[in-house]
Amino acid sequence: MTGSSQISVRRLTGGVGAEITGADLADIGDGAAFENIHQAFLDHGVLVFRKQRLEPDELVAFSSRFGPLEQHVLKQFALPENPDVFLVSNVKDKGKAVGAIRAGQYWHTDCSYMERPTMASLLYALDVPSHGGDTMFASMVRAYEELSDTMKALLANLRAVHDYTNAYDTFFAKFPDRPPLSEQEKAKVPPVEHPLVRTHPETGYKALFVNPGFTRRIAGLTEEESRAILDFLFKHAQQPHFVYRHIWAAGDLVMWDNRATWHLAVADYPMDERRHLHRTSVAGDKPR
Ligand SMILES: O=C(O)CCC(=O)C(=O)O
Ligand SMILES: [Fe+2]
Repeated sequence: MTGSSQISVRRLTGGVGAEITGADLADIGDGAAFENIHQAFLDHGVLVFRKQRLEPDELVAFSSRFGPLEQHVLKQFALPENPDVFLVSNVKDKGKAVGAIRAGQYWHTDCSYMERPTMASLLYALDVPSHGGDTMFASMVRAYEELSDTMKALLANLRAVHDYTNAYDTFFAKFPDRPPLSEQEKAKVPPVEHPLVRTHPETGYKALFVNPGFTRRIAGLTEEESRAILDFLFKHAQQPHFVYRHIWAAGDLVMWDNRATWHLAVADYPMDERRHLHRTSVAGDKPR
């Protein structure tokens, strides 16, 4: 099949996400299919494609249609033969984890701790456990929309500090199996400030841009003020009507727009079963 443009788009929830059918991502071609997928990505924030067969270079080729790819700071978890592909995996080789374990088991947007956070992330499932290990997504556009005008005005001029080590100090601290960041890795990810509300450069929608994983504090407020507002926003933003929960099957490719969504990996699956996914990241711009 060469690049059929006959894709269909079906919304998955009222909050976020759509399923695309009729697309073979290994051979998307030069026709209208890619443009239709790109539009659906902007419209729905999360896209689900099922029954795909993607070699690493095919995953990279499809991902690159959205823009230049970037590599994660944890270089040891890249595929040796294809460093644009990162392993999200609980598989061990000679007792050593082959991929980032416990990756994303807290609500976050990818690499919000970078000056230019990841624009899009693509995750392709090779092995999935017999049950559990779902990934949840939440719309930060809808979460923002449902705030009062007074709260929106309060947030409009605020900036927040994002820091990768926040996830290590809070979430990973409970799990000694996740190796700490080396000094070298830490030096590559100093804290950064971003607007608390960002305007999507392609859709023009505003979205909340703070997350429990990487947002350390709101700049210019006391620790207590910052904590109270962040805790409110974090609770507000994870309401079920903003959320889609993806139950994985091998062959699924799910991609999401980090400018408009949060996600979380649910850690409820048997750890003696393989959960092994390939992952690419499309570079983003400076949030405004
Ligand atoms: O394992 C997952 O479901 C998601 C992990 C994650 O946060 C990511 O790949 O960005
Ligand atoms: Fe993530």
